[in-house]
Amino acid sequence: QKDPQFIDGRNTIVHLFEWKWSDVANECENFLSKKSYAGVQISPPSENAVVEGRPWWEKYQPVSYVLNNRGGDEEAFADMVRRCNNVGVRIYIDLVVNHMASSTSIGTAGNTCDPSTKTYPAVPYTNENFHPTCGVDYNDAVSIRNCELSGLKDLNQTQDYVRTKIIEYMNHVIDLGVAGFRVDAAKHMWPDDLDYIFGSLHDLNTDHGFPSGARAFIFQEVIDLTDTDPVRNTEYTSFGKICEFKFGKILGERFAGKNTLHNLNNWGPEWGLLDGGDTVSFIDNHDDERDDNAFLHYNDPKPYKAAIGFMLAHSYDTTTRILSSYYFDSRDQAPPGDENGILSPEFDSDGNCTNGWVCQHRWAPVYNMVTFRSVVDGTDLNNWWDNGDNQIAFSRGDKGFFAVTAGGDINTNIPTSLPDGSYCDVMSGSYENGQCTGKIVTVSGGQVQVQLTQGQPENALAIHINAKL
Ligand code: ARE
Ligand code: CA
Repeated sequence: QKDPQFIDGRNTIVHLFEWKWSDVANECENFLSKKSYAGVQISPPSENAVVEGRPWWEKYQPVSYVLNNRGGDEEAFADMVRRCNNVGVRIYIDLVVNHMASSTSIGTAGNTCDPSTKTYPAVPYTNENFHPTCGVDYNDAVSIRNCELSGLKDLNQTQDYVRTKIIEYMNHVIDLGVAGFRVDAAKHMWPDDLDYIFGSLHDLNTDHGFPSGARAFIFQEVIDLTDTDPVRNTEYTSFGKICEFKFGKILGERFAGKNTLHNLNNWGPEWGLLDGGDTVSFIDNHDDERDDNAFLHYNDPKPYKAAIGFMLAHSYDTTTRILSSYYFDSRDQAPPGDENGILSPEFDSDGNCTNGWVCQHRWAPVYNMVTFRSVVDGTDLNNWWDNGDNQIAFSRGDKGFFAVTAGGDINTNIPTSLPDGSYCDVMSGSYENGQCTGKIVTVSGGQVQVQLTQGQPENALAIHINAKL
């Protein structure tokens, strides 16, 4: 269940954090399918506790598995999945099954629950389906699995009944056409239980274009950054991929200029990353853009875009993911909204989002590098160059070239296997209808003339064979 089920010529999952299903459907049709994006990770779709102020994190407090919350109802969900699959964009849901709500309220679909007695009648779950209350001790693997993450009521997935309810929920969305699951808090569930649950799922729905026998893609949130964590991400890789948090953490500090780049020449498993085939990689996610400054975020766009560019240009054979955020001043801030609920993004004449949405996936360097990744697919990384410090460059066979600085100007010629000619730099602009809106870069005598100076809007430069002038 490690195959993301992308269609050919596409790559990268974009997490449209807090987007409504109807807006996701429009984005699949109007933008993602035209820019080589392969899939969307959506916010949790099942009924959640209504929390005062409507913080984004209320969606991580399930009341039932009814498909109805601020993202939309079941009809909107089904419509989104169908429309996205029709244009070759896959949908992955955020699966919250470690726990149930601890906030007492009516749920978003109108169902009640009583966290104090652990009763959730709309599933139904009762007290017997949960572990006894205790707080998670992050030094102890049993406690991590069987105690309450942030006080959230901890389901016992070892029980057949609980397994059955989770499998029913997953099969319901599989039958509606989803391609897979981001598994929330996988670290807090036993690998054997997850293995059983994921092994029991329906095949993907062939009516939505999946080949017969295709299995749901599983990528699991197992934060394992220290090498001494009592729960290791390798416990979860026999039945799915894991989110490789080391990837963005290490690159974040380096592209921010806090450490050198030149030793990235062996970027990959030698850095402690799992094999690419076991990982989903990203520069930041919705938690660490709020809680962890080691990662780069939208508020530091220049090095952030350079790091995303590096991720997409590199040959480490991973599934890449882009976060698409909304602007916030405080951690709990709700997504853009009004009395009618979550506000739809709108777009300016350059295609950038308005209405409070950041939409990193619509930044030209980001979507151009998604295209770059498809163009260079299958090539090796070669012609590595560095200045011994924080400037690096490499080619992807005879199809692409990427250069980046995390400090100081680059003004030199660097060998490449790209054919001689003029190319459009897709970090500083776009190649459209044979025209380049960015810098034009010359390759001559097998050398790229690289000029990257601090006054320029981007720290990186990228050229590829499909943007040759
Ligand atoms: C909210 C309130 C809490 C309150 C709780 C219950 O903020 O104050 O106690 O409700 O009423 C999200 C939000 C939480 C929110 C929760 C439920 O982030 O603030 O709590 O939803 O509404 C660990 C886990 C990892 C988890 C992170 C956040 O291992 O699984 O903590 N990430 C996922 C999601 C989150 C989500 C949840 C899980 C819960 O991505 O968005 O929470 O569904 C080290 C450890 C990691 C640890 C990390 C941070 O790195 O190795 O294991 O991650 O520290 O503690
Ligand atoms: Ca648990």
